[in-house]
Amino acid sequence: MSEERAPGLSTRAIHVGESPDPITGALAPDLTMSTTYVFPSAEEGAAVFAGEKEGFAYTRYGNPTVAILERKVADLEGGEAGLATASGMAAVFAATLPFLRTGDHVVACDGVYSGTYNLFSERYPALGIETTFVDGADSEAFERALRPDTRLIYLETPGNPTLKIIDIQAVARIARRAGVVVVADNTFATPVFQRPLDLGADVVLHSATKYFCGHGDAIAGAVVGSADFIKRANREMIRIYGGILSPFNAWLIVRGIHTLTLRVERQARSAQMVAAFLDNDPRVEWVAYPGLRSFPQHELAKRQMRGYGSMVCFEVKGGVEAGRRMMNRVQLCSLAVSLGDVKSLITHPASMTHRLVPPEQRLAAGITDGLVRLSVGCEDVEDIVADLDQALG
Ligand code: LCS
Repeated sequence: MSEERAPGLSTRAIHVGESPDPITGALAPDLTMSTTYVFPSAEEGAAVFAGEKEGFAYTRYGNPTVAILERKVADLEGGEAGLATASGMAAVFAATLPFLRTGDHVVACDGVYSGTYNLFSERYPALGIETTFVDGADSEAFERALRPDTRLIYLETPGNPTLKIIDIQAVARIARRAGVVVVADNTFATPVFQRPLDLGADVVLHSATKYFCGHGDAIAGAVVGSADFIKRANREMIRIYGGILSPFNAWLIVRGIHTLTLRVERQARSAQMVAAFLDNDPRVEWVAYPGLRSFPQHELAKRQMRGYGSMVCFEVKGGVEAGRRMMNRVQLCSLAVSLGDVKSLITHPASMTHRLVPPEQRLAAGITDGLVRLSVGCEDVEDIVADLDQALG
């Protein structure tokens, strides 16, 4: 045998957490829908409850199919343990609330997903937790916003929808000096292109609804961090608040992850071509894609990421109205929110996903009213480009 060599990411995405069923030999993971589990004896039941013995007791506490997903995502992100949640928003909540108490302060980047913005700007203040939003492109802005009561720095990079890139290493250094934890939403990049824990983040989270699922048929979330943190988050956020992932959705996400690298690499290659097409088209005012040399943070993206992802933002000449006309004319692309699907999805953040972010906050974060967001799918890239070309009129 050759020297021990760590298997690559595609191999791990397919195999980690799985093994053939010891009784039937079934190769595909089992879907266990059972809510409860029979103990061989009262003593063993007590030992499982006391945490002295590995085992399942009740699906809100843990489930074999959900556990496959948790092990897989933890491995892909390079963390000790993973936690599956009912949605990406439940993951944002589960990754942050265990660190926070009334009177605490958070520093978050601007230009985050609107649900996340609403959690930090509305719900947490109602619990006495205050958040300062800073320009994520300026690492030192995080340091300037720190206060003695700051407990957590929250990052989303690339950001939704502006694709703003945050220098995770630089921010993690600032956080470490101040004794503050860093939580990063890695939904847009996926672990194929970026691993925040390797760059110094403490906890990473996902809307698994997006690239992990890949097929637009399951809402889910995932959190990865140290074994201690995940144990605590499981106890507080899952056992007590109850936001568990259905085993069926976990099974769908596991199936999606098997083809994660294939899909995202193809999507990123296509996105680079779509971005180049839009960039050279006189009907387009501007294009933002981290893989374009004209992208303001292209060099940082190149250093921090192994690929630039498949989200492209642009504005059609003629502003909001021209953008609307274009979105109404697409035929192959679907006019729909969400992202990371095998199908190309086009959307208008200012009136759809980010409608509830106040207009002045939207503009400050770079979400202009004319911004069109495209999630490049797995179709033949020539067909995606031809559709955009006809839709531009
Ligand atoms: N984090 C990011 C970066 C997201 O884009 C989303 C959803 C979430 C968290 C929340 O995940 P969910 O609960 O939906 O699984 N983003 C959406 C979007 O841009 N359009 O529709 C949903």
